Amino acid sequence: NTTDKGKVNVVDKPIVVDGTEFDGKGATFTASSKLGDGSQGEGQKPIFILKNGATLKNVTIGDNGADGVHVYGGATLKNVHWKDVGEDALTVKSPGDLNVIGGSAYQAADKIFQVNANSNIYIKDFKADRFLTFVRTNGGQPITSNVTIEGGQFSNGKTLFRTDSKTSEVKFVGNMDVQGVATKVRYRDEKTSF
Ligand code: DGU
Ligand code: CA
Ligand code: CA
Ligand code: CA
Ligand code: CA
Repeated sequence: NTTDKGKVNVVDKPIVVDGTEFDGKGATFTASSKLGDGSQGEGQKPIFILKNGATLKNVTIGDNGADGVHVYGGATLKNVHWKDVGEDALTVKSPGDLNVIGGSAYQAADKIFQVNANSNIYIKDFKADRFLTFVRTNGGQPITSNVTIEGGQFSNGKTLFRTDSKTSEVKFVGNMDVQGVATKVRYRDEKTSF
């Protein structure tokens, strides 16, 4: 039996994956109220903490998303889905490379990917629906992040990439399917709309 689809795990302490691989086999992981309520309140805890190149795959984050996934020292996500993003979906907490292959995120009242540290970020074939900002470097901070977004489907959002930093940028590669998204990039002094 290689699938745990339909299984729901209620998480009341962040699951730490340090340098290894965690395969959820399609199971859902949802935050208990001990981690937060999935609102826009800051200071909620994550469901997963990924460290030092860890891999997270075949996981659905359930409808209390709390503070989602925190990444320290880089990580790879494959086929990770957020049913209802909480405060945000994933935060880069310390420098490293982040690769996100496939997966999806729905219902982000604010941001999906929150970038709080220098990083190279590659997001391929991701689907996002109902969000304000798909990728955002931390407000007002001089973060150096190089973001590549390849392919994917983006709908009913406000902005794909936003930074206040002079040393962060995004590249779009391949064919993206974009519907109902107002702004492609918003840099400090320039805004490019669709
Ligand atoms: O500005 O640092 O939104 O990681 C205030 C905070 C804010 C962060 C960020 C996050 O930028 O909390 O969720
Ligand atoms: Ca927020
Ligand atoms: Ca926040
Ligand atoms: Ca939400
Ligand atoms: Ca957050």
